[in-house]
Amino acid sequence: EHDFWKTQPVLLSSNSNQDKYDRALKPDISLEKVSKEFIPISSEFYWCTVDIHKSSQMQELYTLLSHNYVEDSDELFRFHYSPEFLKWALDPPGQNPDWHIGLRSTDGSNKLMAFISGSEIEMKVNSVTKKMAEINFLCVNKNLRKQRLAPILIQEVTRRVNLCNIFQAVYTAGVEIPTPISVCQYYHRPLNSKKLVDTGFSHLPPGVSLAKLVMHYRLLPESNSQMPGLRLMTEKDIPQVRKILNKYLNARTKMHQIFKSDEIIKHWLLPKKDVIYTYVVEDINKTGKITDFFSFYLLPSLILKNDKSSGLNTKKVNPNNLINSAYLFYYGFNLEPASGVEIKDSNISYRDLNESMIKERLVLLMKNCLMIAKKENFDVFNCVKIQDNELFFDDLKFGSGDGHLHYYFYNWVIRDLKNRDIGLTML
Ligand code: EN5
Repeated sequence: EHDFWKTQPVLLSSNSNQDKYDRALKPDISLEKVSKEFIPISSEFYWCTVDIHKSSQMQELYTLLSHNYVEDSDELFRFHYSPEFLKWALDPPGQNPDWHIGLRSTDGSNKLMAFISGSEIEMKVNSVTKKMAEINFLCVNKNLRKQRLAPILIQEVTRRVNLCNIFQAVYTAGVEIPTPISVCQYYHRPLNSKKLVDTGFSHLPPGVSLAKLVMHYRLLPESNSQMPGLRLMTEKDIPQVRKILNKYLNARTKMHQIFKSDEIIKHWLLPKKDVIYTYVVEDINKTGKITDFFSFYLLPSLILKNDKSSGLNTKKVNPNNLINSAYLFYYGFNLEPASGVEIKDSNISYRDLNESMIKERLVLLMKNCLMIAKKENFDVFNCVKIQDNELFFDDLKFGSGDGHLHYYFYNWVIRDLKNRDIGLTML
C-alpha cells in the first residue's frame, strides 16, 4: 500500500498530528546535490521533452490524453482536452519547456506512452508565499498500467523542478492518495437536459418526464436578472481584473495563486475561442470601471458508451460524441458599487461584509454566467465546491456529482483546509 508515497515528503495520514504547520518536511537542497541524470527507466522507454509548439508533438500529446486520461468512476466519459486548450494550459508566461516530460517507446515506433507536466506558480498558503510547481496531466497509456511508471514520472518531474531551486508542489487528483489537504465535491448545473439524460450523464428522477426536467432547468434570458454592462473581457480590462481577482482571493481564501503581472492575467483570462471565456461587468455610470468578472473554460468529455457513438474508434472525433462542459474558472467582484449597496469606508474588507451580501452578488453574477454558457451552446456547467461556490448552488439549481477533487501539496505541511478556503482552480 502506497509503497511509493512512503518514500516521499508527504504526510501518510491526515491524523498525524504535527507540532508545527506551514513548513517543509524535507529541507531544500543545493543545486550540486540535485542529480543531473534522468531517473533510470526500463529499456522499453526513453525520456523526452514534448515540444508543444510543434503541431505534430502536440497532436501526439492530444492523442495520448484523448485515449488514456481521466474518466469518471463508471468509465462512461473521458476528459477530451483540445490541442488549443493544451497549448493554453501548458504554456503560461515563463514556462520551462523541460517541464513537459514524456516517455517514448524504444520499440521503433517512438510512440508517446506517458506524460507529466509542471509549471511554476507563486502560491500564498496561510501566510506564507512560495514558488511551487503546479503538476498536471500525469497520464500513462492504459496498456502500461501496473508497470509503476507514474512514480518514475513523478520523480523525474521532481528532479527537473529541484534543478530550478523549487522544492514544493501543488496538484489535484480524482483519487485519494496520501494525504489530501482538502476533498471537494463536484457540482453540475444542467443546461441541455435531453443530451445529458440521453448520454447517461444525468438521470430522469422517478416520475419526472423529460419535458418537466427541461422546464425545471430553463434559463429565461429575458428575465430581469441580466446585469447591465456585462460584456466579454478585453485587453484594457486586464489591470482592473487582476486587482479584483487578487483582492478577492486574498480576502476570501487561504490558498491561492498570486497573479503577479498583467501578462499572467492576460494569459489566463483574456478570452480565447473554444478555450477560455471571461466576462466583465462595466459600471454603466463610470465608463471603463469594472466591478465584477467571471470566467469558465471549455473541457468536453468524450462519451465512451452510447448506442449512437463509437467513442474514439472512428478516425475523427464526431462532435456528437462529446459533452460540451463549461468549468467555472475564476471570478471576483467589488462590492462597493453593486446593486445600490452603499459602503462608507472604501477600505472595508470582504471579511467584514455580511455573508448575505456576498451571496446575493454571487448568485446574480453566476446566473448571468449560466445564461451565457447556455447561449454558447454548452450542455452542462460544472464546478467544485471551493471558494464561495456553495453560496450559489441551491439558488441556481446545481446538484452534486459523483466525483471529488482532492487537493495536495508535495513537501509542505498545513492543517486541513475547509472547502471554502481553497482558492486555486486547476485545469
Ligand atoms: C487533474 N489534475 O468523476 C485532476 N466527474 O462529478 C483531475 N459525474 O462528471 C481530477 N459516473 O455526477 C478529475 N452526473 C476528477 C474527476 C473525474 C471525472 C468525474 C464527475 C464529477 C462527473 C457526472 C457523470 C456521472 C456518470 C456516472 C455526474 C450527475 C449530474 C446531475 C445533474 C442534475 C443535478 C444532480 C447532478
